Amino acid sequence: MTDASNLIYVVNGPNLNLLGMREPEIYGSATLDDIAGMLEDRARELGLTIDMRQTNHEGMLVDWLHEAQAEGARAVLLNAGAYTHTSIALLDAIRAIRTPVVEVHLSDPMTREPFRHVSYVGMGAAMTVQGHGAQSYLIALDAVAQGKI
Ligand code: CA2
Repeated sequence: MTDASNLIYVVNGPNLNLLGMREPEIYGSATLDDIAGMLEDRARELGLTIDMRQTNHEGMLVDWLHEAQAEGARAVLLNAGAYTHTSIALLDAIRAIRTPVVEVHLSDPMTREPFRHVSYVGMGAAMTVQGHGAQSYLIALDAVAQGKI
């Protein structure tokens, strides 16, 4: 049986299912499955369990944040994709749950187009890790394991 206190939700938003197939100069060449494998390897070393998901639908992201709390997850690593920059619903969901959320991005949105400079997710997140490609997810996982959030 899974100990929920060691359970980490890794929630990915729109278009991230296409990772590794286009724009490798921005997002790297790893696919989401590659990232899931890296996270599972690291999680095993850390005694954590990863539940990795992806959806293109905003409401599903909200539902999964609620679910993370209901399941007693220790934390959520959230790459909300472009909803990061638009979704007050996601901000409200992050604020509505007690489960800490780490905002994760492959790229560094602050060095990109001005419309990516606002992060509603970041307004509620306990921590943000961005600009390290696939490593951003591992840095975020390590931060949770080290009790930094
Ligand atoms: O850098 C990140 O992780 C982002 O969350 C990625 C989002 C972008 O809207 C955010 O500003 C930053 C985009 C994900 C789209 O992924 C693609 C993958 C392959 C080809 C095209 C897009």
